[in-house]
Amino acid sequence: MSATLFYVFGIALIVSAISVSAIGLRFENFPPNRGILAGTILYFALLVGGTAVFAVLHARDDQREREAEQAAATTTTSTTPSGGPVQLAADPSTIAYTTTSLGAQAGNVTIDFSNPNPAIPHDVCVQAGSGAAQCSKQITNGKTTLNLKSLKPGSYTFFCSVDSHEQAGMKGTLTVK
Ligand SMILES: [Cu+2]
Repeated sequence: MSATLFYVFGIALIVSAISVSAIGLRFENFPPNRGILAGTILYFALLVGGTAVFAVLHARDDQREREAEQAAATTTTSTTPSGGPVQLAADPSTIAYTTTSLGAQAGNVTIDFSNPNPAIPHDVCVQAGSGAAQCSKQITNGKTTLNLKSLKPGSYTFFCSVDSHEQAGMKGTLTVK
């Protein structure tokens, strides 16, 4: 709304300035008296004022739109916050995870693991450092989490420790940055 008025005032100002210049050039005695001079000055003052006011309103509208866009973008991002839990799922129809690569930020990392298969149990293990691998519970048709403390940047193998699932290809790389 204020954008349209801004352009209306702006165009009226330009057209008026050109008209008055043309009149001034054609008639040597323009302005003919103080009344018309004062009226012309007042008219321009109003046009300039109006243009300025609507320019400010227009800028505010733009800013509000940008803020609304930013708010929307923030909402979208917050559903997958950086540093939040890493999502991992087992493929319900074969011995595999649905991905072979995971990413996480250095520090404490939580892996949310789900296994929709009602018959074959799975877990998720991560070999971090030289000690024993850290594993989640083995689950069937459910969800669990694996909490890994203070992971340093690097590449880690994640795998399923059930039977020979790892050898069958149920593994991948967790990249920590
Ligand atoms: Cu498994």
